[in-house]
Amino acid sequence: MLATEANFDGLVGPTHNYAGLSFGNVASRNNEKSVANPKAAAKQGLRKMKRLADLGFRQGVLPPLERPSIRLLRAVGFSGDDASVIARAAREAPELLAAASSASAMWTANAATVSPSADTEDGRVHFTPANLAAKLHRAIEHGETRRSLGAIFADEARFRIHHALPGTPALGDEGAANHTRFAREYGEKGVEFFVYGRSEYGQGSQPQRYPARQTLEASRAVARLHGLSADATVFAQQSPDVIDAGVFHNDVIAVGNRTTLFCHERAFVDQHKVYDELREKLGAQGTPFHALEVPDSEVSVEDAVSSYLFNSQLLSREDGRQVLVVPQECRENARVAAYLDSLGGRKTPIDEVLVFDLRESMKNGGGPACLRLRVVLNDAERAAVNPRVWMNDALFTQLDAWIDRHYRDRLAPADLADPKLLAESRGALDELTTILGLGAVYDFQR
Ligand code: SUG
Repeated sequence: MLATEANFDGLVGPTHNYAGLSFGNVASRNNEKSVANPKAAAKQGLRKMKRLADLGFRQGVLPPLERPSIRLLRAVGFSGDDASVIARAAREAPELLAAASSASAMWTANAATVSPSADTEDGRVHFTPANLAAKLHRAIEHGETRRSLGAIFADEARFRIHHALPGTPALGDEGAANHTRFAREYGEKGVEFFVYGRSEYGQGSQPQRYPARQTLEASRAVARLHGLSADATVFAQQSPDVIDAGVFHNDVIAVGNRTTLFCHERAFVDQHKVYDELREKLGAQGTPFHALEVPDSEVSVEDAVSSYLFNSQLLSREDGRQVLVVPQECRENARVAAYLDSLGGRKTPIDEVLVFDLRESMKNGGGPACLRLRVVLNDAERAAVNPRVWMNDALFTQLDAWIDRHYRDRLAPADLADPKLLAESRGALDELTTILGLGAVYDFQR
């Protein structure tokens, strides 16, 4: 059956702000306390979705979560009516209010790990929402994420949505940001590539400066839940040095699509062994494998982290040509721009480069690839997806006007104390559930 890859981008929520919540994510820390523009952020993301849909790529939308999370604030002891909960949190624990207010669900590469039906034992598409246990503001996402996924991939005969792994350091899971799938054609069985930062129980090196968010144990657990076979999975450790240089997810240093892995030469421990294992397992399926490796001498890890060259989307057009979707920061870094310009003259699997302004998300460490969750779907599965979430002219126009109606163009850290923000955000999300046909997915609607 014909299958294609769909990209589901997270719609940026109305509380998008810069709170410096992610130690180890250089951009998040560098922009702490600067003033955000939620309206611009949402529009930048929406324009990416629209342009990719216009180019013929399958593009879906995932909704934001309810923020601020009154549920979190009550769980940590703030009580009274919602306005009092926010006022007390703002006074006594502004860091908890910031965690409760983050729009971090926009980075849907961290929403879940997804395995296509061609790879799984029971022939269903499997989703495991990521527990995101490494950061409080993200660890509160998975329950709500699971509900949104359930409203979009509702057909249980075709889609299996697991619960997140237990949220504890030994099983830290960051979802698809540390997962790539290779296959000749999307609909054929492929090899799933899991990248972890450390092992809880095994040997091996660890970063010294910044946390490794993903464990080998979590990656293996997800592969087991999804019913993936050993001959079709590869587990690789991310180089601890690059985590210490700010590569907090593998998708900051590598991206894969079909038979291509595009990565930096310092991405993995024992990098050539990793290529060999991928080549061997794909070879057994009759699938070629091509690693396009960028040397340090051309683009340093620091350049990769500041430009997000590898946080690109590598997409196949219908004719098989591959497009690399990069943020405009790649054009502003002279070495990265020179590398991209040189692609035309070399024989590489990248045929075209598309540049996007995603400045608002980038300032929190979220590039094009962070904003999307890939879901490979065959015709029947695609037909079973909630049809209202597919990007097209009508949905673009509706969402663009919806953003204009509900979003602020300025949000400073102090504004998180404003009780009106909760009402505004709920009003926006309430309307969104109608636009996207999601039903009552939010706590405040139940
Ligand atoms: O988890 N930033 C996110 C960025 C996630 C990027 N995702 C991928 N690489 N796939 C994170 O660090 C910053 C929020 C703040 O500081 O306000 C934040 O959560």
